[in-house]
Amino acid sequence: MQEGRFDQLGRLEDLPQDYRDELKAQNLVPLWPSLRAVLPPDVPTRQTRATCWPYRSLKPLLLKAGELTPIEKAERRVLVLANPGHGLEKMQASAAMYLGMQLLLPGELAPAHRHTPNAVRMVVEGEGAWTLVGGEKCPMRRGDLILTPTGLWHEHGHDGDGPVVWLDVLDLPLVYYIEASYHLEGPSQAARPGEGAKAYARGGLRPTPVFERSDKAYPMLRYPWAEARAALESLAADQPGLEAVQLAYVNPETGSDAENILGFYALMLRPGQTLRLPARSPAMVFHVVEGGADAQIGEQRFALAEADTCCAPGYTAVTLTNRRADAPSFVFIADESPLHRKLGVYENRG
Ligand code: GTQ
Repeated sequence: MQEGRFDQLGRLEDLPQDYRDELKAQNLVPLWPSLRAVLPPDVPTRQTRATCWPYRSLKPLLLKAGELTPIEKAERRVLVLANPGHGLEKMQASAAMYLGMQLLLPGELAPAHRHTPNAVRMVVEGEGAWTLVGGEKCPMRRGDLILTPTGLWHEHGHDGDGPVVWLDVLDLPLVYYIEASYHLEGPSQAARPGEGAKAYARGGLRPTPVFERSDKAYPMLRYPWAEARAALESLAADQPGLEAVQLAYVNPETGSDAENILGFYALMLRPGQTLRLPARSPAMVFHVVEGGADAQIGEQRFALAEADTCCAPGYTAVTLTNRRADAPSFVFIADESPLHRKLGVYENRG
């Protein structure tokens, strides 16, 4: 008998002006005019728009930045892949993800700092650069994933002789939103011996030190592409019926996500394969490491070439199709699922 009574909530304009003025003077706001906006029916309002950043058109602008802005004037020479749905000035790809294409030229050094947001780098092209993270010197080769978890000192250098470009993925928008984003500058670090990629060289085998245990929260910082690619090929061969040939980048000591807030994955699309990913609550980012893929994201369709990057809002099914009929294609994926799971808001709607 009460059905329909709550269909039409009162508007702000329905309230007398003097009452509204009094509320305002006391920093008070009536909920009912805004209730449906903050708690929309069934599906959240998302500012994140399906957006594609083709590498071919972005690269000349990044190289131009190399001419226009010396590293001393940039500290980090980055073009941010900003989602127009959020407003470009917000510099976010989704609610929790920031994406940037960073350029380092031969001989340049991006000085040491550390910050609260977590970062990863996915190397796009070039040879000879390295990043020094928490004392581990990580060579940067195409397709390598390198972690820069919260609080670890990091600096980037380049001993090679051509431009090096990588994709930065940070949880900066989230950390900034919770008013916890800041950085510290520091002196250049000394490189210590030891490489996580060597200590954890094979899946299922981890070091068991007899005398001292590693106290590192992040024991593996560099995930070489050669290893990820070989693991995907071997998974695909072992399980010919497996639809999603996908691996998660994990902390090899705990088996959990490599970082706390964002999740990172390597996906292999078999020759000619079409893969439908279910509509899940977290937003996603796709970056083509090798080959090409068509990405259908809601109503939008992008033809992704090698090194292209796109993002998809949450609660949206995504269909990926390998553009190659005769060879696999490889896609790096970042998403917000560790965050959603920890917050208890993760959903898979199929
Ligand atoms: O390389 O440390 O794209 O601090 C944004 C902030 C890269 C970095 C970014 C950063 C870095």
